[in-house]
Amino acid sequence: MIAVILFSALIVTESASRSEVPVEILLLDAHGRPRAEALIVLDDGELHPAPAEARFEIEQRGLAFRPSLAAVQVGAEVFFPNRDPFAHHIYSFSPGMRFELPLHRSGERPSHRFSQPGVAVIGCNIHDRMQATLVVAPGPWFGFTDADGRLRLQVPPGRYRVLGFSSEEAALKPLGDGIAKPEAPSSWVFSTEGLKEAP
Ligand SMILES: [Cu+2]
Repeated sequence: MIAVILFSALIVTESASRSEVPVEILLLDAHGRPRAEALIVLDDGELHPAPAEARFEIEQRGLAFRPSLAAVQVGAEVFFPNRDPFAHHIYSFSPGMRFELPLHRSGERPSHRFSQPGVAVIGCNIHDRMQATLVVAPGPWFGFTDADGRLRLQVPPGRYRVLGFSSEEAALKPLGDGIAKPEAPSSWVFSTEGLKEAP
């Protein structure tokens, strides 16, 4: 939920650009049913870093990361407040995404800036069962599908690779391409085939 809120805030900023056009993506599963709460990322092949003040938060509370799946724009600073009464020690060994936030006590709020796109599987060195996944998108065009399997975005005209997050593989998998045309709203339909269902 927090991820969606941040995303909306970024879009408001980006919408200042007059050249953006509305795109609606519909994601269906292998049986043609709408797929809700799927993370979709659009990639035009270039990096579009977030403004330096872009912030996001993944809290540690009740021996869990919240949210456990989140997405941010590349360049965003992610804070990890510890709201448990004991210490945590955060790390990721994911290729290209390695980082570590050593032992931090209750009430501390360490952060890390993610300057490369990719998928970071995040754990705690002390509590094995704590796990989160952070998807760092190459630009501001990403979000979760709603209950009807739809995601609406404002994007500059152009060609995009459409990627869906597979929780089973902890990776972004290509769903196909879409072209946003300047003269009219674009509507793209993709299937999750190839995307594994969440466990
Ligand atoms: Cu911990």
